[in-house]
Amino acid sequence: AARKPKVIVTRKLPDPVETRMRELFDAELNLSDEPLSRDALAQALQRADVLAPTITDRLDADVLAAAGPQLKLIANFGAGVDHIDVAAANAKGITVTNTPGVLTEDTADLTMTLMMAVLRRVVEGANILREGGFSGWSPTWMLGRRITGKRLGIIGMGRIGQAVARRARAFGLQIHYHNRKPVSHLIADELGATYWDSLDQMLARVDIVTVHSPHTPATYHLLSARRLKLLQPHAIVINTARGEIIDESALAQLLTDGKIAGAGLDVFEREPEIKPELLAAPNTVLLPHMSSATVEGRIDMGEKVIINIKTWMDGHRPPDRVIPAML
Ligand code: 8YV
Repeated sequence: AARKPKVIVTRKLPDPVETRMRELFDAELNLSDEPLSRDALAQALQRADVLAPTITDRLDADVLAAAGPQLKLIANFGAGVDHIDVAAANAKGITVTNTPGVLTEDTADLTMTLMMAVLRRVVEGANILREGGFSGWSPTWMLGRRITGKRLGIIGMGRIGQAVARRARAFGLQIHYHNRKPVSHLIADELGATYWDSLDQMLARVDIVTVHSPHTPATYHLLSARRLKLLQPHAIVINTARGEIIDESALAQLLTDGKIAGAGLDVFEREPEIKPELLAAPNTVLLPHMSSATVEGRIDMGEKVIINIKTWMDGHRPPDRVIPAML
Protein backbone atom coordinates (compact mmCIF):
# COMPACT_ATOMS: atom_id res chain seq x y z
CA ALA A 1 0.00 0.00 0.00
CA ALA A 2 1.08 3.57 -0.68
CA ARG A 3 2.51 5.59 2.18
CA LYS A 4 -0.20 7.48 4.06
CA PRO A 5 0.20 11.26 3.83
CA LYS A 6 1.35 13.10 6.94
CA VAL A 7 -1.59 15.30 7.91
CA ILE A 8 -0.87 17.86 10.62
CA VAL A 9 -4.00 19.15 12.36
CA THR A 10 -3.44 22.40 14.24
CA ARG A 11 -6.32 22.25 16.75
CA LYS A 12 -8.20 19.65 18.74
CA LEU A 13 -11.16 18.47 16.61
CA PRO A 14 -14.27 16.44 17.64
CA ASP A 15 -13.40 12.84 18.63
CA PRO A 16 -15.09 11.08 15.68
CA VAL A 17 -13.17 13.33 13.29
CA GLU A 18 -9.85 12.59 14.96
CA THR A 19 -10.59 8.84 15.01
CA ARG A 20 -11.32 8.83 11.28
CA MET A 21 -8.21 10.88 10.54
CA ARG A 22 -6.07 8.40 12.46
CA GLU A 23 -7.53 5.56 10.37
CA LEU A 24 -7.01 7.23 7.01
CA PHE A 25 -3.86 9.29 7.40
CA ASP A 26 -0.55 9.50 9.20
CA ALA A 27 -2.30 12.07 11.38
CA GLU A 28 -0.44 14.32 13.77
CA LEU A 29 -3.11 15.73 16.05
CA ASN A 30 -2.91 18.63 18.48
CA LEU A 31 -4.16 17.16 21.72
CA SER A 32 -3.64 20.29 23.80
CA ASP A 33 -6.18 22.55 22.03
CA GLU A 34 -3.72 25.43 22.25
CA PRO A 35 -3.17 27.11 18.86
CA LEU A 36 0.28 26.39 17.42
CA SER A 37 2.84 29.17 17.88
CA ARG A 38 4.12 30.80 14.70
CA ASP A 39 7.33 28.78 15.00
CA ALA A 40 5.44 25.53 15.49
CA LEU A 41 3.27 26.40 12.48
CA ALA A 42 6.36 27.01 10.33
CA GLN A 43 7.79 23.68 11.49
CA ALA A 44 4.53 21.92 10.68
CA LEU A 45 4.68 23.40 7.16
CA GLN A 46 8.17 21.92 6.77
CA ARG A 47 7.04 18.40 7.68
CA ALA A 48 3.42 18.03 6.58
CA ASP A 49 2.11 16.72 3.27
CA VAL A 50 -1.24 18.21 4.26
CA LEU A 51 -1.97 20.91 6.82
CA ALA A 52 -5.46 21.11 8.37
CA PRO A 53 -5.53 24.58 9.96
CA THR A 54 -8.28 26.73 11.44
CA ILE A 55 -9.02 30.42 11.71
CA THR A 56 -6.50 30.73 14.56
CA ASP A 57 -3.57 29.97 12.22
CA ARG A 58 -2.27 33.01 10.35
CA LEU A 59 -0.92 31.51 7.11
CA ASP A 60 0.49 34.64 5.47
CA ALA A 61 3.14 34.68 2.72
CA ASP A 62 5.94 34.97 5.32
CA VAL A 63 5.05 31.81 7.19
CA LEU A 64 4.13 29.98 3.95
CA ALA A 65 7.70 30.60 2.78
CA ALA A 66 8.70 27.95 5.35
CA ALA A 67 6.63 25.27 3.56
CA GLY A 68 8.63 22.32 2.32
CA PRO A 69 8.23 20.96 -1.25
CA GLN A 70 6.22 17.98 0.09
CA LEU A 71 3.35 20.24 1.27
CA LYS A 72 0.63 20.04 -1.37
CA LEU A 73 -2.66 20.75 0.40
CA ILE A 74 -4.00 23.11 3.05
CA ALA A 75 -7.42 21.71 4.00
CA ASN A 76 -8.95 24.45 6.15
CA PHE A 77 -11.42 23.56 8.90
CA GLY A 78 -13.87 26.41 8.25
CA ALA A 79 -15.49 28.27 5.37
CA GLY A 80 -13.69 31.62 5.57
CA VAL A 81 -10.09 31.57 4.38
CA ASP A 82 -9.07 35.18 5.05
CA HIS A 83 -6.36 33.91 7.41
CA ILE A 84 -4.68 32.14 4.48
CA ASP A 85 -2.82 33.86 1.65
CA VAL A 86 -4.35 31.60 -1.01
CA ALA A 87 -2.45 33.21 -3.90
CA ALA A 88 0.90 32.74 -2.10
CA ALA A 89 -0.01 29.12 -1.32
CA ASN A 90 -1.05 28.44 -4.93
CA ALA A 91 2.18 30.04 -6.20
CA LYS A 92 4.03 27.37 -4.20
CA GLY A 93 1.91 24.62 -5.75
CA ILE A 94 -0.24 24.22 -2.62
CA THR A 95 -3.99 23.73 -3.09
CA VAL A 96 -6.30 25.31 -0.51
CA THR A 97 -9.72 23.87 0.38
CA ASN A 98 -12.44 24.97 2.82
CA THR A 99 -15.69 23.57 4.27
CA PRO A 100 -18.62 25.38 2.61
CA GLY A 101 -22.24 24.34 2.94
CA VAL A 102 -22.12 22.44 6.23
CA LEU A 103 -22.22 25.56 8.41
CA THR A 104 -24.76 27.52 6.36
CA GLU A 105 -27.87 26.67 8.39
CA ASP A 106 -26.18 27.01 11.79
CA THR A 107 -24.79 30.42 10.87
CA ALA A 108 -28.17 31.56 9.54
CA ASP A 109 -29.82 30.36 12.77
CA LEU A 110 -27.44 32.37 14.92
CA THR A 111 -27.93 35.41 12.68
CA MET A 112 -31.68 35.27 13.36
CA THR A 113 -30.97 34.70 17.06
CA LEU A 114 -28.86 37.87 17.22
CA MET A 115 -31.44 39.87 15.26
CA MET A 116 -34.22 38.84 17.61
CA ALA A 117 -32.08 39.17 20.73
CA VAL A 118 -31.28 42.79 19.84
CA LEU A 119 -34.75 43.83 18.67
CA ARG A 120 -36.56 42.13 21.57
CA ARG A 121 -33.93 42.91 24.25
CA VAL A 122 -33.59 39.23 25.17
CA VAL A 123 -30.18 39.31 26.87
CA GLU A 124 -30.98 42.55 28.69
CA GLY A 125 -34.28 41.11 30.00
CA ALA A 126 -32.67 37.85 31.13
CA ASN A 127 -29.95 39.77 32.97
CA ILE A 128 -32.44 42.11 34.66
CA LEU A 129 -34.41 39.12 35.95
CA ARG A 130 -31.31 37.41 37.35
CA GLU A 131 -30.28 40.61 39.06
CA GLY A 132 -33.65 40.72 40.83
CA GLY A 133 -35.01 43.51 38.64
CA PHE A 134 -38.37 41.90 37.75
CA SER A 135 -40.77 43.66 40.10
CA GLY A 136 -43.90 42.87 38.11
CA TRP A 137 -45.37 43.27 34.66
CA SER A 138 -45.87 46.74 33.26
CA PRO A 139 -47.55 47.90 30.03
CA THR A 140 -44.61 50.14 29.17
CA TRP A 141 -41.62 48.15 30.43
CA MET A 142 -38.99 46.25 28.37
CA LEU A 143 -40.49 47.21 25.04
CA GLY A 144 -38.49 46.07 22.05
CA ARG A 145 -39.20 46.52 18.37
CA ARG A 146 -41.49 44.35 16.21
CA ILE A 147 -39.72 42.03 13.79
CA THR A 148 -42.64 41.36 11.41
CA GLY A 149 -42.76 43.80 8.52
CA LYS A 150 -39.28 45.24 8.99
CA ARG A 151 -36.94 45.74 6.05
CA LEU A 152 -33.88 43.50 6.15
CA GLY A 153 -30.78 44.39 4.12
CA ILE A 154 -28.52 41.42 3.43
CA ILE A 155 -24.95 42.17 2.33
CA GLY A 156 -23.63 39.11 0.46
CA MET A 157 -26.24 36.78 -1.01
CA GLY A 158 -24.28 33.53 -1.11
CA ARG A 159 -25.32 30.34 0.65
CA ILE A 160 -25.53 31.92 4.10
CA GLY A 161 -27.22 35.14 2.93
CA GLN A 162 -29.88 33.06 1.17
CA ALA A 163 -30.41 30.84 4.22
CA VAL A 164 -30.94 34.00 6.29
CA ALA A 165 -33.37 35.34 3.67
CA ARG A 166 -35.46 32.13 3.81
CA ARG A 167 -35.70 32.33 7.59
CA ALA A 168 -36.36 36.07 7.56
CA ARG A 169 -39.19 35.66 5.07
CA ALA A 170 -40.90 33.20 7.41
CA PHE A 171 -40.67 35.91 10.09
CA GLY A 172 -42.44 38.37 7.81
CA LEU A 173 -39.42 40.52 7.02
CA GLN A 174 -39.05 42.25 3.65
CA ILE A 175 -35.85 41.08 1.97
CA HIS A 176 -33.41 43.47 0.32
CA TYR A 177 -29.88 42.56 -0.67
CA HIS A 178 -26.64 43.88 -2.06
CA ASN A 179 -24.28 41.54 -3.86
CA ARG A 180 -21.67 41.80 -6.59
CA LYS A 181 -24.32 40.39 -8.93
CA PRO A 182 -28.06 39.79 -8.58
CA VAL A 183 -28.98 36.18 -7.77
CA SER A 184 -30.96 34.21 -10.38
CA HIS A 185 -34.58 35.22 -10.90
CA LEU A 186 -35.68 31.84 -9.58
CA ILE A 187 -33.97 32.43 -6.24
CA ALA A 188 -34.93 36.12 -6.05
CA ASP A 189 -38.60 35.20 -6.67
CA GLU A 190 -38.54 32.41 -4.10
CA LEU A 191 -37.09 34.80 -1.53
CA GLY A 192 -39.11 37.80 -2.65
CA ALA A 193 -35.80 39.63 -2.58
CA THR A 194 -35.10 43.10 -3.98
CA TYR A 195 -31.61 43.68 -5.41
CA TRP A 196 -29.72 46.90 -4.69
CA ASP A 197 -26.75 47.55 -6.92
CA SER A 198 -25.94 50.52 -4.67
CA LEU A 199 -25.09 49.48 -1.12
CA ASP A 200 -25.40 53.13 -0.04
CA GLN A 201 -28.99 53.36 -1.26
CA MET A 202 -29.96 50.09 0.41
CA LEU A 203 -28.43 51.12 3.75
CA ALA A 204 -30.51 54.31 3.87
CA ARG A 205 -33.72 52.31 3.50
CA VAL A 206 -33.43 49.21 5.72
CA ASP A 207 -34.23 48.64 9.41
CA ILE A 208 -31.78 45.78 9.88
CA VAL A 209 -28.51 45.17 8.05
CA THR A 210 -26.75 41.80 8.20
CA VAL A 211 -23.35 40.90 6.75
CA HIS A 212 -22.71 37.60 4.91
CA SER A 213 -19.83 38.28 2.54
CA PRO A 214 -16.30 36.91 2.81
CA HIS A 215 -13.57 39.18 4.18
CA THR A 216 -11.36 40.17 1.25
CA PRO A 217 -9.43 43.34 0.37
CA ALA A 218 -12.63 44.46 -1.40
CA THR A 219 -14.87 44.01 1.66
CA TYR A 220 -12.49 45.32 4.35
CA HIS A 221 -14.45 48.08 6.17
CA LEU A 222 -17.20 47.81 3.56
CA LEU A 223 -19.40 49.20 6.34
CA SER A 224 -17.17 52.24 6.81
CA ALA A 225 -17.96 55.19 9.08
CA ARG A 226 -19.45 57.00 6.08
CA ARG A 227 -21.71 54.09 5.15
CA LEU A 228 -22.77 53.37 8.75
CA LYS A 229 -23.93 56.99 8.94
CA LEU A 230 -26.34 56.31 6.07
CA LEU A 231 -28.34 54.00 8.36
CA GLN A 232 -31.47 55.35 10.01
CA PRO A 233 -31.23 55.93 13.78
CA HIS A 234 -33.61 53.04 14.50
CA ALA A 235 -31.56 50.58 12.40
CA ILE A 236 -29.56 47.68 13.84
CA VAL A 237 -26.43 45.94 12.52
CA ILE A 238 -25.81 42.17 12.64
CA ASN A 239 -22.48 40.52 11.80
CA THR A 240 -21.81 36.79 11.78
CA ALA A 241 -19.29 37.02 8.88
CA ARG A 242 -15.98 38.70 9.73
CA GLY A 243 -15.26 41.63 12.04
CA GLU A 244 -13.02 43.33 9.49
CA ILE A 245 -15.98 44.01 7.18
CA ILE A 246 -17.27 46.65 9.62
CA ASP A 247 -15.34 49.64 10.97
CA GLU A 248 -15.86 48.55 14.56
CA SER A 249 -14.71 51.81 16.18
CA ALA A 250 -17.13 53.81 14.04
CA LEU A 251 -19.93 51.37 14.87
CA ALA A 252 -19.23 51.67 18.62
CA GLN A 253 -19.23 55.47 18.35
CA LEU A 254 -22.53 55.60 16.43
CA LEU A 255 -24.17 53.21 18.92
CA THR A 256 -22.94 55.34 21.83
CA ASP A 257 -24.22 58.52 20.14
CA GLY A 258 -27.62 56.94 19.45
CA LYS A 259 -27.17 57.24 15.67
CA ILE A 260 -27.66 53.46 15.31
CA ALA A 261 -30.13 51.63 17.58
CA GLY A 262 -28.31 48.35 18.26
CA ALA A 263 -25.90 45.68 17.13
CA GLY A 264 -25.56 41.89 17.31
CA LEU A 265 -21.99 40.77 16.67
CA ASP A 266 -20.47 37.28 16.65
CA VAL A 267 -17.18 38.35 15.04
CA PHE A 268 -14.66 41.11 15.75
CA GLU A 269 -11.79 42.89 14.07
CA ARG A 270 -9.06 41.56 16.36
CA GLU A 271 -10.38 38.38 17.94
CA PRO A 272 -10.30 37.55 20.76
CA GLU A 273 -9.92 41.24 21.68
CA ILE A 274 -13.18 43.11 22.23
CA LYS A 275 -12.99 46.89 22.15
CA PRO A 276 -14.09 48.43 25.48
CA GLU A 277 -16.18 50.98 23.53
CA LEU A 278 -18.14 48.08 22.06
CA LEU A 279 -18.63 46.47 25.47
CA ALA A 280 -19.91 49.79 26.79
CA ALA A 281 -22.20 50.52 23.82
CA PRO A 282 -25.97 50.29 24.42
CA ASN A 283 -28.31 47.63 22.90
CA THR A 284 -25.45 45.44 21.85
CA VAL A 285 -25.34 41.64 22.01
CA LEU A 286 -21.82 40.26 21.63
CA LEU A 287 -21.05 36.56 21.15
CA PRO A 288 -17.67 34.75 21.07
CA HIS A 289 -17.53 33.64 17.38
CA MET A 290 -19.97 30.74 17.81
CA SER A 291 -22.15 30.81 14.68
CA SER A 292 -20.91 27.43 13.44
CA ALA A 293 -20.48 26.05 16.96
CA THR A 294 -22.86 23.07 16.98
CA VAL A 295 -21.90 19.48 17.77
CA GLU A 296 -23.29 18.39 14.41
CA GLY A 297 -21.71 21.26 12.48
CA ARG A 298 -18.21 20.71 13.78
CA ILE A 299 -18.39 16.99 12.92
CA ASP A 300 -19.67 17.86 9.44
CA MET A 301 -16.84 20.36 9.01
CA GLY A 302 -14.32 17.69 10.02
CA GLU A 303 -15.84 15.26 7.52
CA LYS A 304 -15.54 17.90 4.80
CA VAL A 305 -11.85 18.33 5.65
CA ILE A 306 -11.40 14.54 5.46
CA ILE A 307 -13.20 14.28 2.10
CA ASN A 308 -10.99 17.00 0.64
CA ILE A 309 -7.81 15.30 1.85
CA LYS A 310 -8.98 11.83 0.80
CA THR A 311 -9.95 13.02 -2.68
CA TRP A 312 -6.56 14.67 -3.12
CA MET A 313 -4.87 11.52 -1.78
CA ASP A 314 -6.69 9.44 -4.40
CA GLY A 315 -5.30 11.70 -7.12
CA HIS A 316 -8.44 13.73 -7.85
CA ARG A 317 -9.27 17.40 -7.57
CA PRO A 318 -10.64 18.10 -4.06
CA PRO A 319 -14.30 19.23 -4.14
CA ASP A 320 -13.90 22.41 -2.09
CA ARG A 321 -10.86 23.94 -3.72
CA VAL A 322 -10.69 27.70 -3.09
CA ILE A 323 -9.85 29.71 -6.21
CA PRO A 324 -8.50 33.22 -5.58
CA ALA A 325 -10.90 34.65 -8.19
CA MET A 326 -13.80 33.44 -5.99
CA LEU A 327 -12.63 35.68 -3.16
C1 8YV B 1 -15.19 28.41 11.91
C2 8YV B 1 -15.87 30.48 10.64
O1 8YV B 1 -15.52 27.75 13.07
O2 8YV B 1 -16.09 28.85 8.96
C3 8YV B 1 -15.81 29.98 9.24
O3 8YV B 1 -15.49 30.81 8.36
O4 8YV B 1 -15.76 31.62 10.87
C4 8YV B 1 -16.10 29.59 11.80
O5 8YV B 1 -17.43 29.24 11.81
C5 8YV B 1 -13.76 28.80 11.95
O6 8YV B 1 -13.41 29.44 10.77
C6 8YV B 1 -12.88 27.60 12.14
O7 8YV B 1 -11.69 27.70 11.43
